[in-house]
Amino acid sequence: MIDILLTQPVPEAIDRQLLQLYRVHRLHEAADTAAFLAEHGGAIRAVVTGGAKGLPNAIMDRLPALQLIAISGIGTDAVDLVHAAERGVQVCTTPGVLTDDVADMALGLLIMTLRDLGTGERIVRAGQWGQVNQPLARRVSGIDLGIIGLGRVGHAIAQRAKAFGMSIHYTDHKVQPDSGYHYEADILSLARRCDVLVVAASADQGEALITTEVLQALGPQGYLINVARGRLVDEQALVKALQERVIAGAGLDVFVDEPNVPPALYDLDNVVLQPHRGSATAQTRLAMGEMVLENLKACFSGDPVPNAVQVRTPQYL
Ligand code: 8YV
Repeated sequence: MIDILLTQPVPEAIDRQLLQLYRVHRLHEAADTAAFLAEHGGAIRAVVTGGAKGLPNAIMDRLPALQLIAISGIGTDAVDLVHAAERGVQVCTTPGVLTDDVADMALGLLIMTLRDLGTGERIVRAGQWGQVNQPLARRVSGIDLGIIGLGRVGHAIAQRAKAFGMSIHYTDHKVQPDSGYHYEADILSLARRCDVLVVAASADQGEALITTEVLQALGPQGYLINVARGRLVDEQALVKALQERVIAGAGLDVFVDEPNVPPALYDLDNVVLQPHRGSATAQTRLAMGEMVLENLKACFSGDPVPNAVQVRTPQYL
């Protein structure tokens, strides 16, 4: 049997299939990572991991027989693709199946943030309806929406936004004239022009796109939504901008150092926080798991891995 390593749990139905086909090792259950890798590392031929979790080089280097890193997710930013390629290790993802869920999360966060649904819910639960004066919210329909990264997720967000009568603007590494959406060459001009910025870009380049300057350009009536990666935002600058009302609010599904969230955010009522749940539906996680199974099967049958990623290909979500 081929040995594989899981770095996090997978849906039960996928787990069952993995157990039938492979000898499964679970890094996330190991009390002592170093001892675990010393014992099993030599046999591991594939790693199944998440987009956010990836695989640090320090662990990759303890797996001499590794052939495949199967990401159950779309982000490749937590895997050193060059290092993997140099080692002859293939990397694959699960494109397409999580697009709708992540776009749904973006719209959910957008509506929750602008309409201040969290505050309303807290007031009702606390039995304070009629006693506390909740300020009027921001209208959602008809806003100017700025999408950063018009990839699969960006397009799915735009499609939903159209149903809300929003005007859609975007920036991307390439102009997409066929989209019919309004292109801005840079994030700063997008921020100046839009009511809401949604971050839907990949984080492969690593640098923060949302800086103090961008937040200032978004302005006191503007909102930020992030469903991509925490590190695409200068998190400290964002905390300050929310505290000082440089922007009106933010809806965040992702953070720089998950699961750690800057504690200052807990006290702010102009931010909605989610624990990286963009693709976390039973249906989608199952579909992602099935793609992982297909990728593993191809790899160990000597067939081309269907969702292998290429090194240094700029990708948007
Ligand atoms: C998941 C993600 O949270 O696709 C990604 O890159 O970050 C998310 O969909 C993650 O991959 C779950 O394993």
